Amino acid sequence: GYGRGVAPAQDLFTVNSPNVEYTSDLIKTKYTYRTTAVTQDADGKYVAAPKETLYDFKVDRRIPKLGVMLVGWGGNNGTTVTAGILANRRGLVWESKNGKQEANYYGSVIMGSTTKLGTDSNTGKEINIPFHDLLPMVHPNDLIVGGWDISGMNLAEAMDRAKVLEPTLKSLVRKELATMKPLPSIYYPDFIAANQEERADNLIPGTKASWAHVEQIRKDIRDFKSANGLDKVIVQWTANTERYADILTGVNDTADNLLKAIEDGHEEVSPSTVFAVACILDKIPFINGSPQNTFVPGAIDLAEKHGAFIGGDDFKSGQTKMKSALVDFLINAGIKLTSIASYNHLGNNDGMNLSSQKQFRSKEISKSNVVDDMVAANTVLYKEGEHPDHTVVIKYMPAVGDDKRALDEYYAEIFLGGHQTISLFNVCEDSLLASPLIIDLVLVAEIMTRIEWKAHSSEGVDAKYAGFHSVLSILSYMLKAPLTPPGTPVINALAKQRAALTNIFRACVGLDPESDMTLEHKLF
Ligand code: NAI
Ligand code: DG6
Repeated sequence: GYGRGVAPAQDLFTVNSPNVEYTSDLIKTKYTYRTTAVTQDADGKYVAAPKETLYDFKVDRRIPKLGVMLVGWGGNNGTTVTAGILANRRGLVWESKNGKQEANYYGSVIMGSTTKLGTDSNTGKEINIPFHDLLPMVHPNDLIVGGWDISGMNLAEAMDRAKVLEPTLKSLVRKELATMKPLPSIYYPDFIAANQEERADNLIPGTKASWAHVEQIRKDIRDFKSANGLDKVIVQWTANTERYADILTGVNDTADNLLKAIEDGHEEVSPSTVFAVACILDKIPFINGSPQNTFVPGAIDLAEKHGAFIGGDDFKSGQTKMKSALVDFLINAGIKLTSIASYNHLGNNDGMNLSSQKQFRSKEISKSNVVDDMVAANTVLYKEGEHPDHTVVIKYMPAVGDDKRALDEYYAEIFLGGHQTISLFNVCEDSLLASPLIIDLVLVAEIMTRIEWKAHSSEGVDAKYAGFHSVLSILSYMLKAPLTPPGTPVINALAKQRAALTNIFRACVGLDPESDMTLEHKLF
């Protein structure tokens, strides 16, 4: 790591531009955002006009000492991501049936992928750099992990319970994990499946929302921060999927009503919302990795009032990630997708929790809306309101453990009434796919806390620098049901989500989006 609060000694690249200035602590950029403004004339004809907006960006280059607190730390994801970070930090190598296996961050877009910086001026070849080097980001090896769980098992025992990692790797991290014990958490039995009750032995007293719960969580975060000498903390919900909370006027519809509902112990306030509220009040970024409606309107309102970052919902790991890439391809290839049948069966504790109808329903919703934007955008293939049939089935099958099986059939209409049928059998090692996403969400949410921007004014009447909107839609790539600022579009298409992430990062250092036009190679 670079050490606490210090700018990286060496950037992998610098930008040579009159619009970009580096100071010891900052990268300051004047950035021209080019879009196309469309209007309709009296005959209904579109008129497209190029539009330019000038922004000033400011990135704090100093890398903080960062902690992440996981709600559900003792679960499959929590234990796997913790062991994985430890294995990487220590550069572990272990024996597997295939030979020696080294720790890596495969599956993390930030740590495992590259992005095109530009074109070599001499050779004309693409120069690609690790995504992690686009901006001065925290390295995951330096993350300090902690959290809460309603199950009191230490992380070593919980890792065994999860049945995800190889015994050889487990033996190398066991000693350290055994020293990690989740903090007691809040448990309102009605929100998760009844079959979870047995593991609930590590509880903060009280079975419905209360202000004492909010204060306890705030204190836990403060204590974690000071005990580990951290500059910042990010909290993520990777606990059980909850049922949806009913949205009730006067209860969770506004910030004030939500705070009052918590004080009154209203039964419709979920544990995840209590965690979110506790974080928002202290401007701790809070990300929801599960599908339930943690961010009731009152929680979003509260986040906006406090300028706190929130993000969600539901990690997009295996089946849905594939879906949001494949459907993007099909529909943009002009192929008329007419149905998607998605089955999956899994045998981990998540699967057991989802075998209960109300919790399944939360997951069904987040898995079902993931192609809407792609369908709505193609007015050639689909009439207004027309949508492919889409069904989602999840079954609990203990024998397959964490190695979820996802079976999908995509049925599409092609040229002159023909049909294309694509069948997928996707073995998703669930927690190994989700853990790198937990890391990406933390790293991206963190860098967003160090970026400020404003509309540029050349006349000296300067707007004030501000942060991004409280709802961090830039996290969409990692999430099944991306939360966006109220009233703004939801993008599910994987390629667009990645482009947004890349290009916002590029804008922060004064670089235009990489258009892939490669005109430099095309002139006759
Ligand atoms: P898990 O069931 O192994 O872990 C969840 C943990 O949360 C358990 O240890 C449980 O004791 C704890 N918990 C439940 N209620 C709690 C509360 N109120 N406070 C603190 N801890 C609490 O599940 P897993 O596989 O780790 O998944 C976690 C969540 O992430 C689930 O909601 C799942 O649907 C979601 N998810 C998982 C993906 C994956 O690929 N593994 C992908 C997308 C979402
Ligand atoms: C089975 O649907 C259980 C779920 O928790 C999923 O494993 C998880 O949401 C990941 O889903 P997907 O669709 O991204 O693979």
